[in-house]
Amino acid sequence: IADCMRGRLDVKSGRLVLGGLRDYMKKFQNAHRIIITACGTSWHAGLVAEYLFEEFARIPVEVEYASEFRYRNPVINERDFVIAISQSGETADTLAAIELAKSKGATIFGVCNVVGSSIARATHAGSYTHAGPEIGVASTKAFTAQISVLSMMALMLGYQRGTLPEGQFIQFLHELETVPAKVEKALALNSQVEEIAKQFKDVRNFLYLGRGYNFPVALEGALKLKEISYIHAEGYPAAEMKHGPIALIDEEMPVVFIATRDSSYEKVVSNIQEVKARKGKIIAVVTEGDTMVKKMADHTIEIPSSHEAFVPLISVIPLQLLSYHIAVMRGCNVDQPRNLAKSVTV
Ligand code: F1P
Repeated sequence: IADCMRGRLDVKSGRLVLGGLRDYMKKFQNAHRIIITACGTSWHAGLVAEYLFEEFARIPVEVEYASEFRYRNPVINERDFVIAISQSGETADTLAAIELAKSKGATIFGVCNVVGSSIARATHAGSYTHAGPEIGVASTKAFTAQISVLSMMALMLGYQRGTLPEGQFIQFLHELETVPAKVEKALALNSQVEEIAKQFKDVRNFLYLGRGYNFPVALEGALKLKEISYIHAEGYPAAEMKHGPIALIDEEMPVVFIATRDSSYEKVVSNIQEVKARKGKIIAVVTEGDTMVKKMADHTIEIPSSHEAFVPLISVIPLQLLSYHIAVMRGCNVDQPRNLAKSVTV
């Protein structure tokens, strides 16, 4: 992550030194719409980017599963700026979505990890995440690296379009620079998360809930658990709970809340109360120093405070660790989960 963040922004000249973005900055700035397309974990990173781009740059964003986008008949034209995100750079659905958008005249920008990969070659320009190879099949550090790059792109776009004043732009860059140290602190929670994992290794279902920037993190937490421990898990926006999943909650159901101190905190607290009233088991990821959620949750995991836009970079870490420990305790091969391929090329 530090590699992705350090030394890539030339603030004075207002240029982002991220791959080929410089040459496509005008198209990016003047785009009528940003379409983000990806699969799996990369799609979740795209959802975080939707919040970032709309908040900082005020351009409408759509996030499309490449596996759907490629087969439907989407309205797309030369005023669209398409961002394709992929760890492997080889995912067949994402490649096909790129080809479709290209044939309609859109500009395609890749956020890939693997230099010279098929997706990197098929796009007009791109930024490499340089996260190093994912040792296992399930994407983890690729997710944080993708969000790091997309955060910088969103800040730059907002600055260039004038929707993010220079003072705030600089302030956000400084905030981003503090993230690697906070990620280190989150990683140091490893043994605490391992203890929590011991109590949940035999359950059959999990629910993950978050709001705002933490909603995609809830989806990603659930996906990681499914992928590597084969436990059924669902991620939902916390506010959607009352529209269905609340029926599932009883003393057998662990619910992971991402309840950091941000603009949706109070609302998440009331969602936690609703789960508590139905005797659900609550594991909450909270901001350091939290007291309110601590009183209600069965387990709390405290992460360093950050601006809400950058919280996913930190809040996803304990969820990745939780999946990892549960999977190891269940005797699963975390690097080579059954039925999963590192690059889904068909
Ligand atoms: C997408 C993806 C991964 C997932 C698994 C299967 O890959 O769905 O998110 O963890 O490895 O593929 P990519 O396009 O990001 O390489």
